[in-house]
Amino acid sequence: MRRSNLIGKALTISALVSFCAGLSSGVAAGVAPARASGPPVIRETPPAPAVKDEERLAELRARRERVAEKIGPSAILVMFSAEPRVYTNDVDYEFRQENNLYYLTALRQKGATLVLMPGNTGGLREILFLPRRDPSAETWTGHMYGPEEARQVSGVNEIWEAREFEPFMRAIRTRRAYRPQSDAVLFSFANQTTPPQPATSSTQPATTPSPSQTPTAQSRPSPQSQPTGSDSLFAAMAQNEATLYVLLPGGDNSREYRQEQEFAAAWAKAATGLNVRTAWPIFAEMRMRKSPYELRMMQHAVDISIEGHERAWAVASRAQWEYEVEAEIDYTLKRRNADNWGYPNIVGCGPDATTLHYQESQGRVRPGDLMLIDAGAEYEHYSADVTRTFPVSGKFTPAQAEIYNVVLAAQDAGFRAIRPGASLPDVHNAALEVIKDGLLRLGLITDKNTDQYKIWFMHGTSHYLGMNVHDVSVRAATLAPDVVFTVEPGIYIRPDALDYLPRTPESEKFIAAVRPAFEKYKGIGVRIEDDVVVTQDGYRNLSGALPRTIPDIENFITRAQREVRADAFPSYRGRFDFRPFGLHFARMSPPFGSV
Ligand SMILES: [Mn+2]
Repeated sequence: MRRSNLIGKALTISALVSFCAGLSSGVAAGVAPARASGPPVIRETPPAPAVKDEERLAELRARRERVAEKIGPSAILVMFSAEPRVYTNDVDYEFRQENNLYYLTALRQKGATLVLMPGNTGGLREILFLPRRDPSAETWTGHMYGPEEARQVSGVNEIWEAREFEPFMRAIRTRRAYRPQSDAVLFSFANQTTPPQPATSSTQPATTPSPSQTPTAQSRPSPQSQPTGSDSLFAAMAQNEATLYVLLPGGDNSREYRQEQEFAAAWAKAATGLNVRTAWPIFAEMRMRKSPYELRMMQHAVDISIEGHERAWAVASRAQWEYEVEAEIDYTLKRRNADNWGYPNIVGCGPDATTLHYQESQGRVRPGDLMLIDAGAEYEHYSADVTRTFPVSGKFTPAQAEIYNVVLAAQDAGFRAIRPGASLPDVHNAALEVIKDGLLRLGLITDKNTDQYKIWFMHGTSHYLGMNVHDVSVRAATLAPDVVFTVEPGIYIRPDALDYLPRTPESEKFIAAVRPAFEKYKGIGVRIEDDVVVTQDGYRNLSGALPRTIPDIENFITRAQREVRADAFPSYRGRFDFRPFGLHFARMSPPFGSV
């Protein structure tokens, strides 16, 4: 006690000293106070969006109602939680909920299953199957939702114990109304019309392991009196016109949706009158258009990412190794309470920047090189996806600037193509025209009307963005207000690019023609990526606060380097850098697709 008091006092004093010295509380220990000349250079993440519970629940309810409307009264939708994934032996990866279940419930726990039956009368239109709390398990792996808590998080008012799911589905199969064991009904909509029950501390972990003491069944009327109301579903089944919706993303072998595929396959074997269909397109269409609520979450994910990028730029000139720079991203994401990254950070210096998904961060940071950082925070299941390329020293060389400005102009052209009714191919083609013009002008291609450009620009310009970094979409979608996507052209002068061309007379001629330019730009990789939302008459750039033009980047780095205290990033001369087998995978050819 005494000791902690002392520590407390010491902390208070040091906090006071820090305050007197003018240290901003929101700025990391490594970053010096703002100079008298102006506000801090590195942009602090604004506070997380404050959302009222009613607003959040209304959003979830509206989503569930929309899904219910789309599947109709003669259908049932079954959605499973993500399965835990093994990291190694008895250790799992951090749990991440299945996106669509999260989209409808905001529940972050394994083992929960949601069933929607829009045709049901009597209130059983939504049932959440939830594992019963297990104090001995909670001792090891943490808190499990109690029913009241799950109701407060999700807004679903009918919660049955998870083990009821199988018998429930068996009853549906034979068109029988299912009545769960009364102690398996953890919470019921029927409670809403009864006076509040005495609190059973369902949001606190139980302190006693006795099963009878665990917070479980809220009292409710006898289940026998509960109407099941499935008549319209059963009638449709009798006509072979009912539908069982399951999330099946397409293809037979999804690693992520294995349990859905197995469930659907097992169900499809029997003639039940309930025909299996995929719910995927319903969610894809809904998730493409972001609500104001979702846009606030996405903006926050982008804001955290911007701070991470800016901190990385500020320290890059002091780093010797890429991982030191990457650490600034990870630090910022943790510090701003991001869920995680939306995808592994890409931090590549010099030639490493020409590998699209370079993830090793084991390379040297050289003062004369460009560094490419593609990093996005995930917040409330929404991912940002932001890329910038900047000079480690703070100053672009003329050759670096020439490549950079082609990519920048291509991105601007992509931006100008954004409007409702346009498509992602329109955005890509607008950017591509500028890339091709630039490559021709710089001597890196000899003919605009061929695929030569693909040697230097081998990916698409855009992908949708949301709960997946490469978000769901419907086929041949056109842009509409509230659709969010990336604009990310790039040019990558891979040092070995010409070695892999087929040895035909034509390509020998091409190689000879572009060789001088290739030697000049070799090892330069540039990508610029912003996240935009379509508006009524164009777009809004969610990541526009992060410097993007050469003057803005150079100016920012000069000022941000001064803002970082000299002792904040002591250089380390040890040999943690020695990774004999770690550096070679990045040399493989990049995949063709989205970045
Ligand atoms: Mn991207």
